Amino acid sequence: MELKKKSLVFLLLNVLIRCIASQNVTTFYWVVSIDTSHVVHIARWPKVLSSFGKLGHRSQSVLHPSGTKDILTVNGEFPGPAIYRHRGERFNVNVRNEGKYNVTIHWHGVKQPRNPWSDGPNYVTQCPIKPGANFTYEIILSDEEGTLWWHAHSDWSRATVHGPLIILPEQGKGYPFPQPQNEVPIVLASWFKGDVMEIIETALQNGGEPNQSDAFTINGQPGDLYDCSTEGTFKMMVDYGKTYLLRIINAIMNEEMFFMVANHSLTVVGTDGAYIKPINTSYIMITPGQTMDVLITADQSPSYYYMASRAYAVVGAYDNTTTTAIVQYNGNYTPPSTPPLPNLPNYTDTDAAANFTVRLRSLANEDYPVDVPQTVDTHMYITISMNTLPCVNNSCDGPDGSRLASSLNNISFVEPSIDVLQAYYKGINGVYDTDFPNEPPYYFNFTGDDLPDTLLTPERGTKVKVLDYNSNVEIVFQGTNVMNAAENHPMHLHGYSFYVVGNGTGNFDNSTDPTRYNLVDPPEVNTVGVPKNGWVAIRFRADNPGVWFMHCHLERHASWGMDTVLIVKNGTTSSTSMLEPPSYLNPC
Ligand SMILES: *[C@@H]1O[C@H](CO)[C@@H](O)[C@H](O)[C@H]1NC(C)=O
Ligand SMILES: *[C@@H]1O[C@H](CO)[C@@H](O)[C@H](O)[C@H]1NC(C)=O
Ligand SMILES: *[C@@H]1O[C@H](CO)[C@@H](O)[C@H](O)[C@H]1NC(C)=O
Ligand SMILES: *[C@@H]1O[C@H](CO)[C@@H](O)[C@H](O)[C@H]1NC(C)=O
Ligand SMILES: *[C@@H]1O[C@H](CO)[C@@H](O)[C@H](O)[C@H]1NC(C)=O
Ligand SMILES: *[C@@H]1O[C@H](CO)[C@@H](O)[C@H](O)[C@H]1NC(C)=O
Ligand SMILES: *[C@@H]1O[C@H](CO)[C@@H](O)[C@H](O)[C@H]1NC(C)=O
Ligand SMILES: *[C@@H]1O[C@H](CO)[C@@H](O)[C@H](O)[C@H]1NC(C)=O
Ligand SMILES: *[C@@H]1O[C@H](CO)[C@@H](O)[C@H](O)[C@H]1NC(C)=O
Ligand SMILES: *[C@@H]1O[C@H](CO)[C@@H](O)[C@H](O)[C@H]1NC(C)=O
Ligand SMILES: *[C@@H]1O[C@H](CO)[C@@H](O)[C@H](O)[C@H]1NC(C)=O
Ligand SMILES: *[C@H]1O[C@@H](CO)[C@H](O)[C@@H](O)[C@@H]1NC(C)=O
Ligand SMILES: [Cu+2]
Repeated sequence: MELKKKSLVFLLLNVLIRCIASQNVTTFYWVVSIDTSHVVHIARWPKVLSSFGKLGHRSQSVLHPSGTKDILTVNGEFPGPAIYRHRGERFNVNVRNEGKYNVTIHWHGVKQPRNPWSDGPNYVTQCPIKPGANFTYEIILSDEEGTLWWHAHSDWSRATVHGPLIILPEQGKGYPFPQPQNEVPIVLASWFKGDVMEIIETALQNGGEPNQSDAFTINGQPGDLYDCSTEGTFKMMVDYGKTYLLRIINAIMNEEMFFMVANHSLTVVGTDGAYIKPINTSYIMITPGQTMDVLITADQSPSYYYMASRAYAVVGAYDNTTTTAIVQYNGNYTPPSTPPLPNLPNYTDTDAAANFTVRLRSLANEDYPVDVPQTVDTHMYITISMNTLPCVNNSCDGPDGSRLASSLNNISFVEPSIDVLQAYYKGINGVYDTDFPNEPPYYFNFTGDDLPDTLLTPERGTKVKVLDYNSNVEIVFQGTNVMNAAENHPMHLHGYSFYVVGNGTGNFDNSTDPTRYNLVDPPEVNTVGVPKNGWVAIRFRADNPGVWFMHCHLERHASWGMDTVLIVKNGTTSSTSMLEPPSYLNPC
């Protein structure tokens, strides 16, 4: 019965997709290129979305007087162009690479039903677009609604190659909250004085930590708290008494962030392209890869107020600077000499991070239903660790001359030289192994202090997990304190969103913890912060056949191997199988 209903839905969806495909599909033409002697740019987002019918983007750039360098951009913009679409639409983006590095683009949070070909991660679903080449991504939206984003998924180029992907309700439909006066994307990003590609290359060569960023930015600008950067600070104009929708995207490379607006409270209404039960809060904690839709009412005395963001980070060195923008009321008043700054939680305040995160619940009403798997076919228990690999003559820059690494279930992912998708589709042997383990190779007190050195060294390999079509999958991610390096890891899954059904501190207990799961209205997300020395349990139905990357969204961890791939097999019919590849694929 259940199965029958499901395949009917699939059939309908399939017809719908074909039907949409036969109409004209908008294609955006993008050029990835090096912007020389750049600049921190200011992007002015569309001021008023007069109706839902308005698509595309408008933005202007003005040069900033300080700090010029070369950066990789899309169409010369940083952050990159914002795409506005309606729920369920389909569009194409032709990306031509005029830069000097290989590049790919990922549509973060878009499920791409049956279409891994356009998902983007380098050597997982495609070989890169080489300089001079191009690729047309076919983006298929389904039930995503709210804020998502797009970013490069090759090396560290996503530092500057990223932008908003905003999915409005269907034509003629509204939000599940009063229509805001205006909507403003707030893109948080990292700014490195050095060349990001050189930074990660050097770090991987020498085995040590990559350089930290030198600033964070809001919509391309670091803000007033950095030297000589006042000129371009992003300003959001508001009218007293009106409510605004902030579409916040954490595009930062290596830090989770607290975000606040001075003297104003926030109401979080959505995350990762799905609505939630509204949360009133003074601050949010947002990890790289996550997005949050936040309402703010201009209900304070007309003036200037800072919005500000800084790291939530608990280990090692991190960028401890604070980025700001200004909420500025329209009207006649004397501007303050300095706007009030919000009192952000301390960098290491794990309680503050957890207190916010555990409040997330799906909206889960008649109009926005959830479909949480109540039973499980495949259980996976995955440990997340920082590690080291031995280095010849102990000559590397990691601890005791070792090379830094990281792993999932003690497997440190190795990027293949032919993409996994192509190898799977064409049956090319020797590119990957299908033995990614369902549980850690050994059990110990994962969150214990001073764990033995014998736990330091992971196995290296390109190991994937193969899942049956339509199976219900539960993954429990277990944070570990190997190397005394426990921290919050934002785990991201491509091709799906998933329900976060449980969370806790310490070691997951498979007899008692599942009894406390929320199977009624858990949040539906594509990225979840696995708490420091804690765990989260996620569930999803494997109903999207394809090859899907799963990884930590802290960029240095992903570079060190905190990644794996889920292959979801075809169903029994062509409409439950992967789509055919596009006519042109970039060669390896
Ligand atoms: C598709 O585009 C072509 C050329 O721009 C136009 O002639 C045609 O009418 C369009 N078809 C539809 C269904 O919009
Ligand atoms: C993309 O590359 C092909 C050759 O591979 C070329 O024929 C085509 O004109 C290019 N398209 C764009 C938009 O650059
Ligand atoms: C990384 O930081 C070191 C020390 O500050 C500096 O010497 C080096 O040039 C930086 N590397 C890059 C690629 O910016
Ligand atoms: C902002 O809040 C602080 C205390 O939280 C208060 O001292 C200050 O007067 C407020 N500023 C304005 C402009 O309302
Ligand atoms: C930020 O980090 C630097 C070292 O990188 C340190 O000197 C400084 O005291 C730190 N500032 C704060 C506010 O923690
Ligand atoms: C944040 O840390 C500082 C210095 O460690 C401390 O003085 C302050 O009380 C802390 N604030 C909060 C809210 O815990
Ligand atoms: C977190 O929540 C607990 C319980 O509600 C509260 O006692 C604590 O003060 C909160 N901590 C922070 C940093 O908000
Ligand atoms: C996290 O766990 C707490 C305690 O069981 C629960 O109340 C909360 O709903 C959970 N939240 C998430 C997002 O998992
Ligand atoms: C694991 O280690 C933590 C930290 O030392 C400790 O609090 C906890 O009791 C240990 N758990 C077990 C089961 O030994
Ligand atoms: C719980 O985990 C243990 C390993 O610690 C395993 O042997 C057992 O099968 C698991 N039980 C369930 C119900 O998954
Ligand atoms: C760019 O991609 C091609 C094709 O996979 C590969 O052969 C080449 O080594 C890559 N170049 C760099 C610098 O990674
Ligand atoms: C789905 O699976 C892949 C990988 O095994 C095959 O290459 C495809 O041919 C198959 N698609 C269909 C429609 O069966
Ligand atoms: Cu991580």
